[in-house]
Amino acid sequence: MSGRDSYYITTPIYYVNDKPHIGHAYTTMACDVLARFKRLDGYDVHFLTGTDEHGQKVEKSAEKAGTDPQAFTDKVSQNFRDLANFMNYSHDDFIRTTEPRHITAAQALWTKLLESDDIYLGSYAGWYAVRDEAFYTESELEDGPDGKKIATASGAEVEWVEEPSYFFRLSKWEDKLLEFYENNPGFIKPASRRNEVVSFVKGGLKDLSVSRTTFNWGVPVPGDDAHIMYVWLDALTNYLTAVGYPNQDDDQFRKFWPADLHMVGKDILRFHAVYWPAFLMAADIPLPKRVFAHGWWTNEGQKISKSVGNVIDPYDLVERYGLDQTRYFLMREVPFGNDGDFSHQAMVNRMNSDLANDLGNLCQRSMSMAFKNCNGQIPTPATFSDEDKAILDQAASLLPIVRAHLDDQAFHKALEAIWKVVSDANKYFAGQEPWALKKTDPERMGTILYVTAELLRRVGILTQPVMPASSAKLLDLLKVPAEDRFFTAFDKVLPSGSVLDKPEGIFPRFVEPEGEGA
Ligand code: ME8
Repeated sequence: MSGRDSYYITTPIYYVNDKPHIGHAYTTMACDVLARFKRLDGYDVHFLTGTDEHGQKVEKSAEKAGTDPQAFTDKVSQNFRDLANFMNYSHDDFIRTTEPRHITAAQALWTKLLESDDIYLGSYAGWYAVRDEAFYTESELEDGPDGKKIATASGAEVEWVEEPSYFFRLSKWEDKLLEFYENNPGFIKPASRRNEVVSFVKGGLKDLSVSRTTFNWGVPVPGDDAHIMYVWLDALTNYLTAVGYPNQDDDQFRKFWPADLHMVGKDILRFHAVYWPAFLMAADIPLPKRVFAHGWWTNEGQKISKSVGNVIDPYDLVERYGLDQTRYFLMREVPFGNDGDFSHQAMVNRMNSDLANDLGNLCQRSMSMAFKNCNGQIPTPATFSDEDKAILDQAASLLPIVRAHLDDQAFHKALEAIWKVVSDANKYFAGQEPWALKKTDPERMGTILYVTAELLRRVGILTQPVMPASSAKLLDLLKVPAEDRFFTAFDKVLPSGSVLDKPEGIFPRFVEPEGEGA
């Protein structure tokens, strides 16, 4: 085992009832950016994603597809794995809840909860929404458009369920949860979501039904074959499975548990911030350090839904705009935590303005000038002027700023800070007019081009987590060796004299195809 600090980050495990869409891509992307950042910052990272394969919703989807659930989940889970590779995610593990390692872990957690008297047998009579795989009380429902009852929060249709069921003594953990939130203000982020959770818990917690008997697609309850585990108890356990649970002496467990961050969408915060910590407390397992609930994407102002036919396919986005452009847009456009609207125009603006113009042009102009006028090498600087020093210092101060923003999951602020330097670097470059010095003062021209290249080096190092391939091209252009792309090398300066290749554009402009309006 290495002595490096560890960082364990997880995505939700996605239901295999459907094709992956932009929302799934978004959550995993945010985790990928953090995982990459932490690796560059010297951490030993464990980045987990995967698929949630049990439950009534998946069983029904398999039925609809005319396949047995296992064959169905094998196929759909593979779609999520393919997407993760296509999006260049750097996950260390992809977990499936149908794997034997997970079934062992889920049953071990169950047994532990039974032994601690946190689970008892009773019977459930109440409302259930298959789409949310969630139980609802009467007060959480309203009448839907066709007279059927729906859950107010999600709009999912509910059905009346009456069956024998095991219960988890959630009510017992109410005070302990409130005390935990109080003592750990950073546990639920953003703060507005934390307040929602605290008021929900203060409103009183009922014991939670944690087993079902009316269908079979799930983890069998140990010692009682008539029951299968409630899919959320099964699913949440994946975060433990992946680090070796039930073996708490496992190296992975000791190194990575408790998780640093469970990233989730706001729809599933209650499961992660109320049920999950209660299960863990009951099982005497340390609690994760943070649950971050991000916002919801809409498409050109409309809720994304299959029935409306406006589901955004991540493959289409990447094909149209490019992978790193899509990654940049999604991380930059919307304050992380808020809801966001996807629009073609907003995407094109970011792509052309921030990437092609601000960063791309600066890079292309300055490096072409160095290639042509400085013997095809990174120039050797003479004495730095005050302007040179000011902009160099500004770029040098970026790392702790970006680190602090990312530790708050404020991706947009981290990118804003980097682009402030890009924008000031453009002003510097335009103000210094190196092109006018070619004949009159080539030494000064070389210094300006060197300073610009050094600014680009800092920017390129910091954009790696968001735009891995484009940043690699940028750093290749500057001849920064692979080992100097980690943050430990952030304060090394760019060596002069490296022989340059003819610069190729890194960030293409989006041009509207003929006949298509913006
Ligand atoms: O809830 N905007 O799985 P799921 C942003 N299996 N994010 C979105 C989104 C949108 N429009 N739509 C989906 C489950 N997401 C459970 C999780 S974890 C132990 C079990 C993202 O397939 C967002 O992260 O319904 C949301 O929380 C998740 O997909 C729900 O995925």
